[in-house]
Amino acid sequence: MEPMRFAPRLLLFITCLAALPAPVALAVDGQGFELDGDLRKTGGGVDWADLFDVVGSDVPEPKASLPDGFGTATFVRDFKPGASGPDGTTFTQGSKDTLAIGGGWSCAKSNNVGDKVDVVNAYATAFVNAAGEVFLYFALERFGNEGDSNLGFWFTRDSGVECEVVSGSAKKFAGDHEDGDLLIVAELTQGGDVDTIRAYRWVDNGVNAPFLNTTSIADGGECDTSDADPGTGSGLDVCAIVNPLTLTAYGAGKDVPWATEAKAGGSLGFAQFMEGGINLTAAGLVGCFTGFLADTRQSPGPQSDGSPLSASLADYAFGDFNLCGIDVEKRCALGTAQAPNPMVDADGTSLLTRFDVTVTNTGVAPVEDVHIQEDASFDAGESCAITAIDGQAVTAVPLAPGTPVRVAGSIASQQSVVARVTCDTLDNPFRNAVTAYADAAGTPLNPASDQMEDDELCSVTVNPRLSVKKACRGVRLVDVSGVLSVEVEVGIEIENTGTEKLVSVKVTDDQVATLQTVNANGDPVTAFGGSLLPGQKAFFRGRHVPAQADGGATDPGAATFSDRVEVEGRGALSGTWLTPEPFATASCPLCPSCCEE
Ligand SMILES: [Ca+2]
Ligand SMILES: [Ca+2]
Ligand SMILES: [Ca+2]
Ligand SMILES: [Ca+2]
Repeated sequence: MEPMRFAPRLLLFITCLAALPAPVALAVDGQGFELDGDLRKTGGGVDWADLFDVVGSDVPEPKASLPDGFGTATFVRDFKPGASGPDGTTFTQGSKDTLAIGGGWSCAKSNNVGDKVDVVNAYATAFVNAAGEVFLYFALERFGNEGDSNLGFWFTRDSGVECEVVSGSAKKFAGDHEDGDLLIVAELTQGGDVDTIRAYRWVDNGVNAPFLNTTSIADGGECDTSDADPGTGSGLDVCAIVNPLTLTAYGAGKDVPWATEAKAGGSLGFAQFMEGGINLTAAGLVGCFTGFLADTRQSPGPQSDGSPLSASLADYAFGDFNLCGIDVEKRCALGTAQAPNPMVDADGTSLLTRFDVTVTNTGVAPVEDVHIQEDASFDAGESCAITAIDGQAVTAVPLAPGTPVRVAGSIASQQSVVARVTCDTLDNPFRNAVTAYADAAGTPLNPASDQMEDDELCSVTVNPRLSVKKACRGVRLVDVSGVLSVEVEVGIEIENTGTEKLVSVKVTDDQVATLQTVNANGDPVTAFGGSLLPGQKAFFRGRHVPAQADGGATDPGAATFSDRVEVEGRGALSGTWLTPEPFATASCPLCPSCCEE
């Protein structure tokens, strides 16, 4: 390492240390990913073996949970285990990096790919550091290591890129380059060292015919092998390194964790493995790649500087590589602070259900302009609204079905935004769905949707409740058609003691034909409409002229007159009838005070 080169930066670092808490930008090989010429963790960082699950000789799968900061990983196998061929993903002559994919690239099946250009496995991952810089790491294994070589890595944006020939003749690639596609080409010397590594940008500016800008956007060389120390790097924004020693293959305890193939007895000899990285942020190219293609060249190109850009391409391995993405999850809000959820609305006829909608940036690039859309279809009177963002209450923002509403300006890699959505609906439980939208690098991402599962729903048990009281209001003598008779007056009070509105409420008295609706003071009011909100009361008065006293009693001191009131009604929310029907009986003595001694 050249000490003078770092002196100004070190000085600046020391000068600004107190004022600059943010991490200082480091080289691509100073990030803690081990660009050290092997596959396993051998220092303090993360290496390829930490990113993939390996089961027997299956193609390795990215781990469900990648190490901190790693947003995506892809592994492409480009050989048939135990067979010498064929390879259905090789370029046919004439395919070049400088040509458009559509119309310029074609693929064919090859039974005999040349050893040094035969890609065996290729893999890539993406990482974002604490300062938000995005890095791509890439690697390939090849069958042989003879002579000088050029190894290339395309990161493409068009999700439609593909080509494979299972049988028959060559065919054209589907898909094409988009502006900002990235090509990294490493030139290895005959001795296997990384001579140069350069990154190039595909340009589609809408003015010129799309082209590969052959002026590189980043230049580098060999990575610093002391990379296990996350603070040490070569200072390069793009670098690569080959394996200096034979990597034994394959399986647990071997240098190569997964199935590989190599000329030298199944182990990867010197320079049959190469790994590299690029600081995408420094290159100004953070965007939403969807594909990763590792390729090889038959010979360096004819350009005087030895640039391999016009060389014919040989073998390739292509896989999905989604640098940007979002996920969305909707479920009932949990926790005792939310209990009960749902709760019955004050109107007693609908439920307020609180949901948490979590939008997560699953990629490594920031996502922007994040919206969520309510996918339920509402009945009249039903609605949902955003009532809080990340736990902070907000003025309710209505969520009209099918209309995206913004919930965040941006979400950093691997971070989430939680929107609290409160819905006022008639359903118990209310099951609905959500779709989330976001942009990355100015381009819309594929939306993410979530339909609620059974265990993400919440419901509440609602039963109608009503209390009824009845009291004697008096007994008096009246003239009924010239006959002296006893008239009994009773008062009735009913109260909705449940949490839901009661409808179809009907009060009947077995002695009183028509009950008079009154207020709490006993003054007549408009006739009862048959419904009661939670906590609401209704009062009635009624008079009747009994034909005889209870039990046919004739002693005035013992004579009482009873009547019974019954109430029927139904819960507006539950639809359940009051059962058994609440009732009360009043027993009015003929002379309540006459007989007290
Ligand atoms: Ca490594
Ligand atoms: Ca290592
Ligand atoms: Ca291939
Ligand atoms: Ca191959």
